[in-house]
Amino acid sequence: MAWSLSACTGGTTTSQAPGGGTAPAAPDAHASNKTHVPPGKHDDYYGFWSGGQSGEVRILGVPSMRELKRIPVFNRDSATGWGQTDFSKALLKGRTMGDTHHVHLSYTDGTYDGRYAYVNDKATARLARIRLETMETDKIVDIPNSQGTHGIFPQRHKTGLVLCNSEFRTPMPNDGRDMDDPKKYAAMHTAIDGETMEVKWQCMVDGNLDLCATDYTGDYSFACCYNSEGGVTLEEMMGADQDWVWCFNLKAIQAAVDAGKTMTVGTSKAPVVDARGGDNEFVVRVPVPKSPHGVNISPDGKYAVMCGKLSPTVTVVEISRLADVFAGKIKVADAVVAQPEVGLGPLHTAFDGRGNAYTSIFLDSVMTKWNIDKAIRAYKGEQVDPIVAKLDVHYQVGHTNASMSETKEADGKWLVALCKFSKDRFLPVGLLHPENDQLIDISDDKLDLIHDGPTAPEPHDAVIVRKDLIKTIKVQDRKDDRFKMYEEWAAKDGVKLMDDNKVIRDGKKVRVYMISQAPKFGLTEVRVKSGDEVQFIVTNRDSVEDLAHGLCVTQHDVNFLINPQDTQSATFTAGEPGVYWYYCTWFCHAMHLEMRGRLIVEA
Ligand code: CUK
Ligand code: CUA
Repeated sequence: MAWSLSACTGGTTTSQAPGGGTAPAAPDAHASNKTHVPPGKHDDYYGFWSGGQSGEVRILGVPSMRELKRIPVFNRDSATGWGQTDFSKALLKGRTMGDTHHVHLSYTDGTYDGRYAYVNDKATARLARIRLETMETDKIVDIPNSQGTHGIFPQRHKTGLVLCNSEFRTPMPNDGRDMDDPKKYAAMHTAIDGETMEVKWQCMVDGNLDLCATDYTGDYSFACCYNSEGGVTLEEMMGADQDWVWCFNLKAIQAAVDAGKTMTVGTSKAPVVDARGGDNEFVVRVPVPKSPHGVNISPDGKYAVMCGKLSPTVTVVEISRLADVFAGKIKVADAVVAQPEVGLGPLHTAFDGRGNAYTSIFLDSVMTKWNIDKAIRAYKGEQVDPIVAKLDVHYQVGHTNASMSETKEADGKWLVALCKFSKDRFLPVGLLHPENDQLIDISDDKLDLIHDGPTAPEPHDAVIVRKDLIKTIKVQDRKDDRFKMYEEWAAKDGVKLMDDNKVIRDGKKVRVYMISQAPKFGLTEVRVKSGDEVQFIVTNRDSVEDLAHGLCVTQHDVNFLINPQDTQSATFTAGEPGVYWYYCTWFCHAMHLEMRGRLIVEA
């Protein structure tokens, strides 16, 4: 098949020449009413958006599409001091960027349990966790023997493992051996404990691993392989007409780990199960045309749906057949029960809980709604068209998701199309345009485009979560592990964090324990020597919801947020002799401007 793969030339259903294109009519007044959440009213859903190469996670209200929060994860954030506070620095280990693609929440019994969100970093092979009660990052783990950690998915029967895919194959270990022999490269499907965030095991395969999904029972996980060729150039990676989806048998892998039938690779101590050369007891490869990308599981837990990317088809695997595949009773290809044609460049699929699937079609710039049952009947030879409807989106849609789509409680109300290009849809803002997260009403038979949501580059994925499943706290409960760290420091220095203002000198190190309480810092003067290593450890004694303070030390590149009942700290080197004001950066009180003090740096 020949068509242009370029994002900007490939559309077939929508005119999209920047400036000269015919943008479809604006949504009508009736439609936009549906997204209108009146002043003072809340949205029905939280949307968790990955922030792509911004390295962060964003929270939107759905359906208003109002951005509510940005959670710094792998990035440096000036407002909160993430990447500068001692705790975040320890998590980030000096790195300042990340590339988040997939954010998923922890599950119990097939739906969200409101405890954690997990997000990948493709840039440095890491998995981060956000504690949902505080909506703050609390753990980051490095994934060994991995590059390009891309698809991740938590198990859905309980808060168990989080499965993480290496998209890039590398030598194993990657220590200078086999560099010019790509045939020996391999990739890891890594299991991380969602509670402890420890690497439990890795399963090594010889093809690449793109998107990831888990079933609803804890038996299997899935990973699309778009480069079964093992190529290292674009042409090589596109060679084969057929690639596959990996289906990992998690119980068989766990049994091998328990029995010690494992190896280690490189300096990592994580047990590695060698599943290269699959099909074997650990993994089978169900054929999928061609360079498949997304894999999604239907909310009834029955089907895995793989998007062809370079094939206009999606491939449907009936998960209950995998037991017979692993037992050698049926051929791997017999796990496939449908393969409807959905359009050029299918990438990802969402579900409405009523038996319909919605696949994002990148090259065509459309969303295709299709019926799973009809697709299965058509595959058996019945004359039935599984395509229900198509909707033009603007433009080049990547990910898509629907309200509660990744749970057994998929409710089929809202669909988002995360479009990679907005072209002429918004006021021009220079060379780089915003992307366009379009909101679509799927509550009845037609697909109703009702809102354009410009977003900063570049969200890859989003999940839409019923608001009653998320319960945040109003003031810090000091339950996170990081409080142990502050308490240990304070105990050594004989300081009570909530009560004391004290400067401890320890050679060239100066620890400044300080309270904040609107509109005052506990110390209005701190004396240090030029070149001292100064650590400010600030505890916010205010216990009123949202009464935050910030500590900025002028001319020293230091600023961080301290939420009510929280402690935060940062360490820096005192500069040239002189007076440097430190001040509060969050508007906390009528006398907020007066909430400041002097760092007096002596020669
Ligand atoms: S990938 Cu970005 S459009 Cu990372 Cu989920 Cu498909
Ligand atoms: Cu404290 Cu402003």
